[in-house]
Amino acid sequence: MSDQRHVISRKDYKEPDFFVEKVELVFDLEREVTNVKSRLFIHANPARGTGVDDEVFLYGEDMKLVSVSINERRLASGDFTVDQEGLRFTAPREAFIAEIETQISPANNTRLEGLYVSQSAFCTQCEAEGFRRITYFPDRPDVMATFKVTINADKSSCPVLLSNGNLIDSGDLDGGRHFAVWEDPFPKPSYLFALVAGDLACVEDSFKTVSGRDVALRIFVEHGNEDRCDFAMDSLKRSMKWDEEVYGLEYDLDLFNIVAVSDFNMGAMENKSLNVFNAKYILAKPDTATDMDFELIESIVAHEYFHNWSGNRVTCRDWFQLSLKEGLTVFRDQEFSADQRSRPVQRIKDVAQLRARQFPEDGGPLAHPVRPDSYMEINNFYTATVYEKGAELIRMMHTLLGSDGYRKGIDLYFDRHDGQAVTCDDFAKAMEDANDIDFTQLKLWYSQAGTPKLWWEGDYDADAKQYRITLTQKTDPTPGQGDKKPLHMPVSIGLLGADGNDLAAKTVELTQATQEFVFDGVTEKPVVSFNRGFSAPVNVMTDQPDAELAFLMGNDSDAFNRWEAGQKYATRLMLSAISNFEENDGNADAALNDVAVAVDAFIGAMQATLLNDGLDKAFRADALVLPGEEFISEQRKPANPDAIHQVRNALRKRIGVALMDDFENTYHQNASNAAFTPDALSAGQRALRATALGYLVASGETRFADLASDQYKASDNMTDQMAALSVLNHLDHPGRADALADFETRFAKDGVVLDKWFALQAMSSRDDTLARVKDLMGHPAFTMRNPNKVRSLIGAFAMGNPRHFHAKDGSGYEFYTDRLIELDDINPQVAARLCAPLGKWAKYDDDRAEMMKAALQRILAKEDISRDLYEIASKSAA
Ligand code: 0A1
Ligand code: ZN
Repeated sequence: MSDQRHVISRKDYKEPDFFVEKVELVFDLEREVTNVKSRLFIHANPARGTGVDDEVFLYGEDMKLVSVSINERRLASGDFTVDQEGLRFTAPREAFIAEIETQISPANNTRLEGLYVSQSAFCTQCEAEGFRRITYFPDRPDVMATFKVTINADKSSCPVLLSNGNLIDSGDLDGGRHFAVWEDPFPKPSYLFALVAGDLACVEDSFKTVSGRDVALRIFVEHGNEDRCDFAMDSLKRSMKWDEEVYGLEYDLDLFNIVAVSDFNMGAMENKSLNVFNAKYILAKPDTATDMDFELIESIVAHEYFHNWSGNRVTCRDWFQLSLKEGLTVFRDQEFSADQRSRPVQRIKDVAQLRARQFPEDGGPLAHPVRPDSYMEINNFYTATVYEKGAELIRMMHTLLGSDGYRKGIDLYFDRHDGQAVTCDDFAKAMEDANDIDFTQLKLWYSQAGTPKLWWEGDYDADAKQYRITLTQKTDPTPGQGDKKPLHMPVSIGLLGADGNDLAAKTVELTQATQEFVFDGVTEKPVVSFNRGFSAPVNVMTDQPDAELAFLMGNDSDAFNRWEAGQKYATRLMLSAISNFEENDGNADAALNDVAVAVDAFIGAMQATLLNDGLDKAFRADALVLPGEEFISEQRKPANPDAIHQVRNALRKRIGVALMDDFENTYHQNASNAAFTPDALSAGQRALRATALGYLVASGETRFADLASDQYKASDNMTDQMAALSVLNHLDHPGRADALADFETRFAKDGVVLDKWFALQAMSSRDDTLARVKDLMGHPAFTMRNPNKVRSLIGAFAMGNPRHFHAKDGSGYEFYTDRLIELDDINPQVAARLCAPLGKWAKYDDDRAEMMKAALQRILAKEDISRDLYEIASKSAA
């Protein structure tokens, strides 16, 4: 247990004692026992004045050490020590060569860190600390080396042999084997090393860079999936072009490889010139992937590609700086998507995601700063805070500096730090130096956890034609951080006149706890559009009257705030109805009747949005979606999952009944006979039609469930089929069983697509859901060893089905806890990520909170609990 409690602190950072200049690796690939030989060219860090007797420490875990030699002399067993953490020996006086031989077992690697087997292929995942499961090495990002990699493998089962950089040699060997030698000229940390070997199909294309170099682009997939790579390939080419145009960054090698694998802990990985992807974020064609899948593929392909500069050419000094690469790269991919699609719709999606994932994290037991101060297991810090809040921090710099100033800062950052491993402070310093600006206070966003609360109060002076607005900010304490300082944030404010036009608009810089700003020349008493574009990633606490929200929904020139006004309005309505529901013995209809006037006005505003042809269809689709159950449960304490579920459904039903004709028209007008294309415009049309179908079915009239069932049968694309299936999913209609059975048969052999089928059933609000989920664990396609399967069935149940997960009798918690305990022995990283929902106990009533805490205790009592799961469960239970 003491090992699990070992905490690593940012303040303890020390430069490495030794550097590795060059690594030569030779892999003899076999599924059961792979032999790895490494030659490390090591020298002492001159800055640290290392002495003769200094100990060299190389990290290593779960390997068999065969031999160690220094300068070609094999060390006797007394000359080195090896334990669970790594290998130690005494360094010679001068620079030296260490040769190390290890044996590892890819087939038995269920953690999917280091070298493992996915389907028939070998592949690696080294971020953050997987390389130390391949060989002994100073496995930390501030040790950067060039890599030369030789792969020997069976030629028939592994015709494709890949690693980073350029292929410099290949040929046949005895015994039906062959080899390939790869050399990466760019020094890199070990976490960016990758190797792939297997019998894979390849789809090829090329890209001409701005300076005229041809780059070969290849996507490797399982045989049979070649026809699902076009969109990913096109996304890659668009990303390469965008990075040249917007950031002036060109690709630096002559080839770029992507491999799609079925078994992967995360979304994808940016290994230098050899990106490895979760297959679900590469494979897509119209009849297997939804618009949302296409969108995700586009943004993840871009994200990994962008890492070539923001992450690989300039990397992190230590893992506390993770947001240096992740926050920046998420901001880059968000902006790429905004340019490729609709900017306001993209912003709405990004903010909705931030609120759904990051705000709860920041307000819960796992709250941590964008640049954490300590961790037990770094894999637990690939979080919404490091990624999405980190991106908001970069976005604020962009807002404060403007596009040109931001670009000057970026240029200086890459000029100054190319080839280095640096810190978040180094990034901010480049921004400051290039713009002659002081970001001392802004940098508190790196170190201070918690979502700030922001209030505003306005005062109009008709004589002076002035509008004064006073802003007040406060951040609540988070675990381990009591006192919070005021933050520096840009707040965009618009003032609307009665005709709906802007009387004035500006972005103010809030730096104090309370601060007043003045708008001059304001000719009438305005309606305030506050925090436009979500310029400050905060919780705005000030309520505006219903009438103002409805006005903003219909008039705000800032599309984001139009959406925001609708969300606020709906949230308030639902929260009062939920309180009524609790007071009147659980009658959702009566609960809504108590707020009937507001409901009617809200529906009127929804109707205006629905029928406003001046608005983008994708925007209208988003604006018509009510805030989700999880979001509502974040807004009240104790969250009451039953009440939230019933009230939200009852409100949907009212909207469906009231706007039935409009939704029917919308549904029929937006049918399309054209062949499916995944572009934003057609996707928006499909999304609006799906929203209409959802409300029609919610109205409760059976003919609309029939319509959904017909849509499932008639449509030729996955988007429309899933739209139909996801509304049928909660019903008793016979179309549900038919569609699910059809889906299962069609995609029985198609892991990525079948995952949708598992997830749907796990998220059904039907009473038999938990029993069904238990049954599905025995389905031939289900396995706890595949992270996508686990996330689709088990994860979707906990995260996408609040009503059943939080069932009053505790059945949801009990089932889930059993699964986490089982999973911890297979894949601790995924087990730890899935543990977070149990940590939300403080949001629930006493009975549920007790059961959730008991579940965490049961997890903590597990023998041999992993460091990953221990960290999350212990912090969540505290
Ligand atoms: N750096 C990758 C994400 C990633 C992180 C950790 C992994 O294993 C622990 C795998 C992938 C990205 O940001 O895309
Ligand atoms: Zn990333």
